[in-house]
Amino acid sequence: MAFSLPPLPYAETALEPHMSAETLSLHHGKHHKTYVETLNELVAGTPYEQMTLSQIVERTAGKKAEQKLFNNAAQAWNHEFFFNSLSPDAPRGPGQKLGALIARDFGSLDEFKEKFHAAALAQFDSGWAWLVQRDGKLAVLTTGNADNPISTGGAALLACDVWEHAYYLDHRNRRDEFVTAFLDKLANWRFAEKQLA
Ligand code: MN3
Repeated sequence: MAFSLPPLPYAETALEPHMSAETLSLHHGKHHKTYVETLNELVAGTPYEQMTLSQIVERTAGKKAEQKLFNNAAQAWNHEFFFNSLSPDAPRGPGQKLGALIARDFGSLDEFKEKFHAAALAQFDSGWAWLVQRDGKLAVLTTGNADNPISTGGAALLACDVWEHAYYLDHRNRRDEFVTAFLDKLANWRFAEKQLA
């Protein structure tokens, strides 16, 4: 097997009540696992087998004939990044370096949160909300389906999965409530800071 499912970086119960063990068990143990397994089937015996996830994403982005491979590689990458973007015990705000960039590029942490929240809610279909660093500047970005900052340009710092499977069991149709919980109770600012260029 070329790729393996990375273990969750915390216990399945660690993010309750904002994200239940049932959600994490399905999201990581079924959805994420299936992306990895399908990816392994697709790359078997091809040159892609020797590449990293992000190399596969870069090489297959926008190529119609490689859509299925792109979707599964990107979703494998996105989910690993998303589960790392959550933490039960990280500080509930950015450290000094990232905090200064957020103040410079968004005005304040609250203004960043408002912008991220509005973008996550405006993503009509399944997709993702991201904090990214692009050309030295921070920005909020949303992508549809499996798309991610690797294919659109920029380095991801934080990701929020806004596919319904990420929140429906815990928040029903209230994506609003889920994104607020993500920003105030779950976001792993320590991880975000480590992604800075
Ligand atoms: Mn998902």
